[in-house]
Amino acid sequence: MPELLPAETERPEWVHAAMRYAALGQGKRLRPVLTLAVAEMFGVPASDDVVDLACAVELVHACSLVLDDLPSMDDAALRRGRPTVHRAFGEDVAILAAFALLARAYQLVADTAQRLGIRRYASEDLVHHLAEAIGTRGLVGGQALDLVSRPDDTDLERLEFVHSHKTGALFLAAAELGAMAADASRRDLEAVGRYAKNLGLAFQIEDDLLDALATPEETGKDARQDAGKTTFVSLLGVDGARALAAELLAFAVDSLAPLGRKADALRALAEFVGRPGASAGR
Ligand code: GRG
Repeated sequence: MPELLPAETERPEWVHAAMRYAALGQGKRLRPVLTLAVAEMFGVPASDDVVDLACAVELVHACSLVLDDLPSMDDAALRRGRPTVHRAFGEDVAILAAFALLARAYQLVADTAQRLGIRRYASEDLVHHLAEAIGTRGLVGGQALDLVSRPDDTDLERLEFVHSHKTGALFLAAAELGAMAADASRRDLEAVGRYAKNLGLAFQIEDDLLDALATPEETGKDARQDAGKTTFVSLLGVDGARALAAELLAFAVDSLAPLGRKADALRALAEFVGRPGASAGR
């Protein structure tokens, strides 16, 4: 991924430095792994083009973390074990870097989709699916509702809406892009989509559990960032949240039944997400 971003020596050096800081820090890279695993499952190994597509998904994720951490949002000090982008570079630069990461992601998807020579889907389809995941029917929508959530909200359906958009939508796009890159059938695209949505929501619940139970040394980010918000842990308790995550992971794995043994890597990924503390592994 380093070579996909402008060099820190190119003008505006400080924005490029912030983009690289945001995107190249320690992270689990779960979303691009999902893109690569899905493409491989449908017979397309990790060529440079597929890796570029997976990196585009990671750039969107990095952008979302920069924005999420801003003082007007979560006002976070620590991310991936070091100061957040606005703490390190200033808020103005953080916002510009976030937009530039997003623009680079779209550019990579458009360029890659052209080169992959996909038959069933047009390049615009890939760009469209990514945009759907980012806008008000995806990350932006989930974030908007999350920002106005109050600690006394007790509506589980609303909480699921928030997180299936804020977190699940990018997991969905990651899987869809991998499937489209490999020319998967519409039926297979839907099957991996169902898997990815459930995996994403389960991952978010694990993230809530970590926020409540783990230390900044373990997670690399501020602890109790969700205090004052409704979370799966505040609504269901630790055991209830764990049970719901396990149920969602079982749904995710069930969705893979039509794909048989070739989906074993995705089953292993679901098992990884369900391991206590796995979402802390940086
Ligand atoms: C325009 C892209 C865009 C977003 C605007 C700010 C926003 C709307 C959405 C925030 C989405 C967000 C940050 C959701 C949290 C998801 C989550 C569980 C993040 C932690 O992911 P990990 O654990 O992080 O995979 P690492 O650091 O390992 O990559």
